[in-house]
Amino acid sequence: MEKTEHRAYPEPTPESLLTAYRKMVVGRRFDEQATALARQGRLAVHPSSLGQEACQVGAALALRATDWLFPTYRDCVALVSRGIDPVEALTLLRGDAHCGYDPLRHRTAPQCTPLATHAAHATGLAHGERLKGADTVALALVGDGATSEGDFHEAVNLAGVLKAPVVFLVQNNGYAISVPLAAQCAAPALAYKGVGYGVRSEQVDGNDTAAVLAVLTTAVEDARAGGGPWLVEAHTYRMAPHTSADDPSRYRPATEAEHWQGHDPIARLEAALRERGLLTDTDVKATAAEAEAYAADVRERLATDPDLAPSTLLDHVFSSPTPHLREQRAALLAELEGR
Ligand SMILES: Cc1ncc(C[n+]2csc(CCOP(=O)(O)OP(=O)(O)O)c2C)c(N)n1
Ligand SMILES: [Mg+2]
Repeated sequence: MEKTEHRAYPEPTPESLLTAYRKMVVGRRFDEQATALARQGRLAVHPSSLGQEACQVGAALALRATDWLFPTYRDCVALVSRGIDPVEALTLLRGDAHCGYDPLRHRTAPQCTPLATHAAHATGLAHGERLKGADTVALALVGDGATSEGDFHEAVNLAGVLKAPVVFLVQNNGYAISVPLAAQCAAPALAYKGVGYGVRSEQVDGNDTAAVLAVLTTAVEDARAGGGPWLVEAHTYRMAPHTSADDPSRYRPATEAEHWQGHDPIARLEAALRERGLLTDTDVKATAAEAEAYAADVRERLATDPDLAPSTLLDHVFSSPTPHLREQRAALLAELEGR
């Protein structure tokens, strides 16, 4: 067996930790606002990122603007941290379009709801970009439950074979809806799934922002330099319900969430920054005010319904519509005319 290589991960700079702090505070406030909008019926549903901000902001910050992010429904905070307009990020949940932002402009795939299907897309894109001579890296966000899907295994296996520049960030938040990790996987750690496919694998405390940034930055830059794919398992916790339509008190004890409150990634980062003299009360207040203004803008812009043309329903499914889609579109237009 090859000897395990011990890497020294670079300590993130004070500037990158402060940027992460600001994005995490703004991201959490945005996420809370989205949950409130779901309760008010302005969004159909909201799968909250609460408690997973270190992973989501870490993923966004580890990537260059030219890299690609492959998010799931859980990852709104990663989207806004990457600079996507928050209203565009919520368009899917509003039921207005499958994807409210321009994936090509933001180098961010549409949020994926079928578990792990996007992992294969990330491997394919990463490999394709390398064939074209680009130094692009793809990062796929995957849930713990999604690592039991066949698509996940095919994506990681192929990435290993092709040495594709792709990073799989498994946000192990302990649950797949109501199913705890122990009830769906017997592996000692999800990172072993990468080891089995010859993919460099690592585990990290997903609520420790500095650790997440250090590991993800190393993984992304190593993949870019030709080191092959990485699988990073981040141990975190879904502090909120699965979605705004779920009641977690039916399947997990309140004491568990209370325990994780003590490991809140934002509180931990704030305490560490204060201890190092990098953050003052004034900075904390200013960041909170920035987050409030951000949420107020989202609220205001989501208060009215856009005037949507139903005829656009089938746009952007394929770059050139298939004959079947053209037929469906014609039938839809005929029906709309007959109204
Ligand atoms: C292929 C597929 N099977 C089932 C579902 C239904 N489903 C939606 S979310 C979910 C749980 C996913 O858990 P996990 O991967 O841990 O992600 P998390 O929601 O915790 O972020 C399931 C089973 C789905 N979306 N896609
Ligand atoms: Mg999960």
